[in-house]
Amino acid sequence: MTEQSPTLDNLLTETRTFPPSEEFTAQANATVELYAEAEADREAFWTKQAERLDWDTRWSQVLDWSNAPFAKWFVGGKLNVAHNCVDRHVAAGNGDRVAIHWEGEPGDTRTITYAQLKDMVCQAANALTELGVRAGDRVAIQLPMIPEAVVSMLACARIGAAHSVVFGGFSATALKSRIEDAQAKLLITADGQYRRGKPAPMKANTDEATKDTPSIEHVLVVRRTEEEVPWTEGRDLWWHDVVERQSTEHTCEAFDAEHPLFILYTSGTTGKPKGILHTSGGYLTQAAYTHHNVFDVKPESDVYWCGADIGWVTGHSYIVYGPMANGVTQVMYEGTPNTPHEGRHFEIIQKYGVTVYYIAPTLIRTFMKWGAQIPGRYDLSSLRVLGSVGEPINPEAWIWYRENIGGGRTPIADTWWQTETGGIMISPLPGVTSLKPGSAQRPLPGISAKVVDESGQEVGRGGGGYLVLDKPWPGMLRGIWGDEQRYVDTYWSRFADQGYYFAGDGAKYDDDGDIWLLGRVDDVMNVSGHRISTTEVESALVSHPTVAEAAVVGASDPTTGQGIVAFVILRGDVAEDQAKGEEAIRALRDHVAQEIGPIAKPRQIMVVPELPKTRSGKIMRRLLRDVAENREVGDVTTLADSSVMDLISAGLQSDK
Ligand code: 6R9
Repeated sequence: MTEQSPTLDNLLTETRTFPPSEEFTAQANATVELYAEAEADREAFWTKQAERLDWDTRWSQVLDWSNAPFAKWFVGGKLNVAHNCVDRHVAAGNGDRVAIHWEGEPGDTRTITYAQLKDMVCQAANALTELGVRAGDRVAIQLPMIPEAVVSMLACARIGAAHSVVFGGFSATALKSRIEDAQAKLLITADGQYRRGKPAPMKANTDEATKDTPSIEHVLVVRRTEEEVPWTEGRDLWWHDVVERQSTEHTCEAFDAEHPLFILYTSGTTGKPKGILHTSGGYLTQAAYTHHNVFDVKPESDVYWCGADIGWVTGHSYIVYGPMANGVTQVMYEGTPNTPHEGRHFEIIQKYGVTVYYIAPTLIRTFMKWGAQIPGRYDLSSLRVLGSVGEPINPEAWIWYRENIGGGRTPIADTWWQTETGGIMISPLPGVTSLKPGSAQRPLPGISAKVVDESGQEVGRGGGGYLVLDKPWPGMLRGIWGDEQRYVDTYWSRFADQGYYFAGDGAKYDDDGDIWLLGRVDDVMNVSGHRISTTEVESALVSHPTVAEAAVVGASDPTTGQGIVAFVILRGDVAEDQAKGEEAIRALRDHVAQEIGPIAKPRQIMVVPELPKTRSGKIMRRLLRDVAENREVGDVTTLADSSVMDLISAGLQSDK
């Protein structure tokens, strides 16, 4: 690495490390040799990973990058994704293995084996065919976290139709624009969904969305809450009428490795959402490979649980495709973590003996806020691997997670990736890596990433800059649906000379060359010429015993360019009036100065009851910037709970 002036100041230093235990290493799927093997011959490495799957026709070329940045992986290969996720496990004699332990929010449960799942997917595939859906068509899915969501996705994959899953909480407008952009032919939805203990309508929302979407020929409706629903004769059909009468036999066709598997919309910073396109062979290879190694899964004995929603890429790759390609048993939970009480997740872990648990830092910090006494009431000793995804995990949250949920013994995989990357890219390997709380550490074997400065030069150890991916990878997006130019512009133009993929994240190397993610580059603050990452200041705040969660923004400042404004949520056990007092705020500001230096001392700290977050748990700093700069708060439609901003504003008013 060449020494260059860093693009981001490297402020917070964290020196705790956690080497793997010998027992874990002895049984781990991943070994340290994987890195050297992938380094020696990337294509041979990925060939071996693709051989995890059943292929109908073998590929003739591993990677065709001749038309970069449009990649083709496993050229000429043919496979059926649903066959790989379901049928082959049944054929191998594992049909009786539980695929899904489903836990409904109101307490109802379902247990579905791989053999039953195969029947359900075949019936749904037959139903979709009867409704005129063909290979190459698009199907929109807006469903709660119920088994039919997984079945619908796999049924689409089985017949070669691309699914476009839309979050259950998204508005009619959001659903409509996604249906229109993909020209979806069918919408699969439910009568209603349970949210925080109460049924809420869903079909009423989707009807609003499909009022004026001529591409939609039918709406297939799963009965979940038994709400009264508006109904359009001829167009609307009940799942239980159409799917359940179908044959459980369905012969699947093999599709090209580059056949579209799904489109998933992710919000751009400006303009309309981008339909991220993923294809079949390379995507499934990466999902299966990463799931096997990062979570160390043993299909015969593990009970895996990913707490994501199916409407997020994490639900696609690490509830549906990765785990199912690997034939594991998993838990799927329908509801919110505090329904009916704050111990719900831990109760589920205890009930099913969950061994691998994968959630977002936002939930970890929520658990911290609720207090360690809650997980303390349950037997969590079955857990052996923990994972984190979605945002940088603050070192303190990492330590809390390991101590209070992982019993002080489990490895934690801090997994960095994006909707666009399809699968995990940067993560420690349990049993191999000495863990550093807060760092995603190294690209996985077979994956290449760098931290570069403005001009695309790699920064040296201790330097900060932009994260780029400098070599194509099998699970990479193949484009933005219907907009090739936007794909090139968004991801490949920033470092066009070098041919790097621009991830949009700030990052730094530590002195060992490990990577630390520092948040989106649009969140970087500039204080008196110092480029400071929001993540580092947030981590310093969260390391104070009174703080559960923090969000930091840069607000324009007449003297320093930007000033640091922090919003903090206090831990459950801290008396609020005491912590809100001037004295306490001063202590917090001093704490930050002490942890990372006076330059990072927040200009202002506000105590708030909640933070604005998207459904995948990402803090929407843009809205907090509006508050910090006394502007009217902007568009809140992608917030999980749009009333949060009112709560924050009301709280701040009453403080004045
Ligand atoms: C999987 C997912 C992608 C963005 C990404 C980055 C942030 C995700 C992270 C992380 C630091 C991690 N992100 N994982 N930042 N450490 N372990 O979240 O996809 O919803 O597309 O978001 O999330 O900023 O660029 P997506």
